[in-house]
Amino acid sequence: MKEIYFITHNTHKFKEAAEIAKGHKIPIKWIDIEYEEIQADDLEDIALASCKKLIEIKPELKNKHFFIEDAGLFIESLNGFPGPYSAYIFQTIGNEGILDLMKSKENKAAYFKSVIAFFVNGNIKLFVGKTEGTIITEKRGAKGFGFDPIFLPADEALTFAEMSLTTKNLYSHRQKSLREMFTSLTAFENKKIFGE
Ligand code: ITT
Repeated sequence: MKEIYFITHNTHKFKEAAEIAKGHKIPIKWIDIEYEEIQADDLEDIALASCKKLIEIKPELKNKHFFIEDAGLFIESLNGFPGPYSAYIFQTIGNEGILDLMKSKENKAAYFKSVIAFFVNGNIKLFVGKTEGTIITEKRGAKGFGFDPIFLPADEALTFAEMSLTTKNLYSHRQKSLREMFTSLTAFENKKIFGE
């Protein structure tokens, strides 16, 4: 039986994904590799390029089923910033920097987007998930990671950072792309992949 691996350097992302995977009865394994991403305007191009690059630098991955996931926060009044630059912006100006930029903005709308590139049977398939919400004016909550304390999903009372992992997994962009990926593994594909 072939395993499915999630390649990420981010523990939080792996934990969120592992819980979703368990719910779909398709356990996943973690490969912790820190890889450099290309700079591009959309997450789809970045995820695809990262997946190809990983196969190039680690040819043994060709014999595995694995996926990577690229995510970002897109703020409407900042023309989609930080978007594909989310990791760099989080490391540099962080949540406080985003809150500062948002002070003068009336429109607080934003969304998180997640793109999975899944390498399976020699092909790369993309899965996308998006969650709409707003950027609040002060950080709230200490759970989760990254921009979770400043993001309030639409129609919800709690920020992602105030939610347990299980609750975030009901609303997040990541659970949407993951569920699409897992449900796309139909009974037939499952048979083919797992050789059952
Ligand atoms: P990889 O090793 O999987 O690339 P990463 O932490 O670099 O892990 P991404 O490039 O997908 O992850 O995400 C870029 C940044 O966007 C990430 O560092 C966070 O600051 C932010 N981010 C992504 N998903 C998030 C989420 O669910 N909640 C809060 N912030 C998130």
